[in-house]
Amino acid sequence: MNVIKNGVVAAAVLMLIASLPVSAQDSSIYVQCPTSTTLHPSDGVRDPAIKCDHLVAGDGMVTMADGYPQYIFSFARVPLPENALVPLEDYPGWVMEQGMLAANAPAPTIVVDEDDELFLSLTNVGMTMRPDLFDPHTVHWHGFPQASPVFDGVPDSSISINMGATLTYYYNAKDAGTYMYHCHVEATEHMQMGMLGNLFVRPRQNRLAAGDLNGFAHTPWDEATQTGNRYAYNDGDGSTAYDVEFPIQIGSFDPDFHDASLNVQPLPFAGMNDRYFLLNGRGYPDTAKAEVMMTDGRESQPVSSLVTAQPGQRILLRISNLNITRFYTLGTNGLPMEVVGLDARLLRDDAGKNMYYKTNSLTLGGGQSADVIITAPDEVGTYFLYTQNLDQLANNNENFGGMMTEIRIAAATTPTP
Ligand SMILES: [Cu+2]
Repeated sequence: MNVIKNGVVAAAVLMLIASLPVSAQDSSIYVQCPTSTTLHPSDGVRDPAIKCDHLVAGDGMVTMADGYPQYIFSFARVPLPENALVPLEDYPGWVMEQGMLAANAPAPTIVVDEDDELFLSLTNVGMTMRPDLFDPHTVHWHGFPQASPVFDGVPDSSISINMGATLTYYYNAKDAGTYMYHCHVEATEHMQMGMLGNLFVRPRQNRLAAGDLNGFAHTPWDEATQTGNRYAYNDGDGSTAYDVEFPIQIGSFDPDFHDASLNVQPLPFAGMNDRYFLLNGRGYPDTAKAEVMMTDGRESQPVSSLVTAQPGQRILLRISNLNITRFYTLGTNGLPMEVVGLDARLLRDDAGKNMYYKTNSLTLGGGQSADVIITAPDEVGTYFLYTQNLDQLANNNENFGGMMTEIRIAAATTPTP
């Protein structure tokens, strides 16, 4: 089965490369990353607030927790031209080689700071396993106040990227929060197939000079030394401060739909029946593995769902649901979750009063997100974050798996001198 698949893949890769003359490849992958902008002008040295990223959109294989290899569409990150391991003239062909069959579940996590400008280039490398398809793709930042619809990725009002083409999206990250992104082309199909990613905008309060925040002693976060205070939102009082943060993207796949896509069969939306229940593209026990997961020698599921902390630490869970078929409920037993943000907004009323609340279960529909803070208990040990619909603790037909991960509380290890 794998030999046949690899043979088909190799043939398709060769066909795709052979059919593109060198000049067309050179002109098609054009990655914009300016050193100076109106908001962040410079005389040659790029302001750190100008960030650049390069994603490819295509297909690939992932491994479900019961060992099942599943076909997906998604994104993968590739190096910018300045970081490429090949000369610039070889960059386009190299990106195609790197990007084909490289799809990740979830898609690469995008993290920016509030006030950043992000130039995000998207290259459509085509669907290697489906050479009959010529689907375009887009990037849509769900729930993000995108000023210009042309960069919003909604096909009706934006540009969709055809195979072999690249577009650089522009974002001015003006509002902190927990967002998510997905492809918006034929959204039911492309989202079921896996074009889903985590997206976080960190608040400018992290960079505020040291001082008193309404009774909270603030020192700015220093990425190099990993010291200082970090917050989920610009709260003005340190109430969303956290020590460690983890992305938790709720999702699920219908293996029949994915197999039908791989085998060029009709894709009836009405028949969708998701049976792999996932956190960050993995089912338990893979969710609790710290390492990057590989499929056929490639990174396929890079984002672990394992939550680790020391007693007393504040754990920020950035939880989102990008599933297109169901609401999902996540719960913790014995560890209250304090909800401080919903749908990328700090939970405050019009008078500025905190509306935070503590709960043991959280229900999110597709497109919703929540910022949750758990204070790690003094009692060291392993706790669980898991679906409250217990039939979803399964990996398709396999019992004891699915939508669950571990929260491991352990004392700090003393560094060896
Ligand atoms: Cu797409």
